[in-house]
Amino acid sequence: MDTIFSSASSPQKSAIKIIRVSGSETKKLPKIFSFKPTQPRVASLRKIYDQNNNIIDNALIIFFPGPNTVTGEDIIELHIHGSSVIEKKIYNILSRIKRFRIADRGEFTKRAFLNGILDLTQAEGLNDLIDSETENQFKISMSQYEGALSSKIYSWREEVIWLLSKLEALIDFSDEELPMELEQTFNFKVLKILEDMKNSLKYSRYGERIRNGFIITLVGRPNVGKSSLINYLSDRRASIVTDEAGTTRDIIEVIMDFEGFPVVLNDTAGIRKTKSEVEKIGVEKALEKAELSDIILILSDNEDFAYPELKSTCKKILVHTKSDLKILPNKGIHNISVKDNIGIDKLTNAIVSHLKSLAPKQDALFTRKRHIEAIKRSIYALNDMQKFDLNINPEIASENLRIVAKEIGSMTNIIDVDEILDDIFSSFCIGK
Ligand SMILES: Nc1nc2c(ncn2[C@@H]2O[C@H](COP(=O)(O)OP(=O)(O)OP(=O)(O)O)[C@@H](O)[C@H]2O)c(=O)[nH]1
Ligand SMILES: [Mg+2]
Repeated sequence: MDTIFSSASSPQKSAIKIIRVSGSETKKLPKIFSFKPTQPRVASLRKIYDQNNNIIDNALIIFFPGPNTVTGEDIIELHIHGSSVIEKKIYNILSRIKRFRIADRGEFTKRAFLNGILDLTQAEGLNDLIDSETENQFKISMSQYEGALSSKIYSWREEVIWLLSKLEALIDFSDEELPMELEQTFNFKVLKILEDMKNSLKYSRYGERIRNGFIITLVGRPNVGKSSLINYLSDRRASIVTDEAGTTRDIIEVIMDFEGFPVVLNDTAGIRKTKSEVEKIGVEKALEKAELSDIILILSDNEDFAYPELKSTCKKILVHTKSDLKILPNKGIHNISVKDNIGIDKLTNAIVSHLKSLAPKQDALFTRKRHIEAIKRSIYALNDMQKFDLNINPEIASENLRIVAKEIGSMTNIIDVDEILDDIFSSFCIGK
């Protein structure tokens, strides 16, 4: 396998950059750059030179001998001064050496996976961790990287293997029946896995939202102050505000962080019956977006909050706008004014507390389509096997359990298709 190298820091100008080299021929570096070899895991200052003995840099060098490294291979880190000229000189020299090349995206992590340092869900967690921008994204990706999904998957796997072993025995001694007690334990375990997987699916929507943002949509009649509120919350003029009814037509999306929750806030066209073709389309889009939302804010500047057009059963928060002019004393209604900054903190708190209430009690969240599909296929197989009597058709149960074992395995490691691996690791940043 080639020895790979890449900058592990951002391409921007910085005081220091780290160039990481990993692979079986890493130990050649002292010779290549004419410096005295360093002690393993000890940071040593070394002058490094090109082939003509011209100095390249005075760099801190650390050698990590494999296999106990992040990639499982020998690694050398060169902590160089952050000049792109220095970086280029090092790249030029290394690229000319046989079996040395620049790393592909995510290739260091891919090697960590291939060498058994990380499983796939941990590698994905690491990628999400680097991409995380809010507190909750950080928490979930960190727990995934630390192995929260892996341990859940391994516990399912253990159970399935236990079930399979009992079945194999039953198939081998086909004239005997499964003892009553064992059959009960068997069925109980199957139901338990099923329930656990269904719960995981239920929470996967939350996990997906933590990655991509919760959807909150502002709905109301024209001119009630929807665009004014979205501008106020995002602290910029994201949407046009006028005193003309029917100003907003398209959906205006604003991405925000509500106390650690990523949110996509949508401003929409005011809902009313209209002859204007453009406005009609806007109203349709508003209703469609509302249906997909986690929270709908229903805004009104009078006492009318009734929207029979809204079918969604998601959380609705009623907001009375322009409360600088008049307060609505009704219980359960948030009085706000963007003009006089009334009630907006309370409204934000209500939103955040609902988002908090959605959080599952467990921290093992399946956030990726790849995981969700594997769980769905497992649930399908487990449901299928329950249709048959164990004692009459143990082979069908065994076949279905094998499918489950394969699906579960594919989530963490047992994958031999290069394409899938490439697909996963190509979304990594360079140098990771
Ligand atoms: N007094 C007062 N006026 C407000 C307040 N919020 C918005 N307005 C005014 O209400 C009018 C309509 O505001 P918009 O934010 O454009 O309302 P909208 O709901 O987005 O309207 P459409 O896009 O037409 O559906 C503007 O003239 C705003 O200045 C408020 O808190 N107090
Ligand atoms: Mg508007």
